[in-house]
Parts: sequence; structure tokens; C-alpha cells
Amino acid sequence: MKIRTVTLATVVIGIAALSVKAGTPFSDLDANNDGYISESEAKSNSELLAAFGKLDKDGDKQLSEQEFAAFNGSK
Ligand SMILES: [Ca+2]
Ligand SMILES: [Ca+2]
Repeated sequence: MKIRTVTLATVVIGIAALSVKAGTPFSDLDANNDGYISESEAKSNSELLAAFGKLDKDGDKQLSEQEFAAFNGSK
């Protein structure tokens, strides 16, 4: 019985870890809550920072929620 509980916990933790990897929410990256992710805010996520220039379609050096959606959608 105890082993079963441990196994279930491992599965739950595994699923939680997977969902975090699948995408960081926009609101987590937008540290100052102005509705845009700046380049310095993107630095908390190396993958996002690498893709920043490509994602910033209008070239204003900020990612709107719409521009950011392409990042999470590309995985
Ligand atoms: Ca911001
Ligand atoms: Ca932009």
C-alpha cells in the first residue's frame, strides 16, 4: 500500500514537471505587468531570449502576448 502511494506521487510530480516545461505563462515572464515581455524580462528564460528577435514581429523590442503565443505554440 505504501509503495503504491509513492508511485502515484512520483507520477503526479512527473506530470507537474512536464507541464512546466511545456510553457512558461506570459504573466510569469512579464515581471512588471505592463503587458509586454521586454528583452531583460526574457533573460529569465534562455530559450525565449534566443528566440526573442524572431518572435518580435513588429520590432519594438517587446513581446506582446500575441507574439509570445508563437513561442509556446512552436514546441
Ligand atoms: Ca514587462
Ligand atoms: Ca513586439
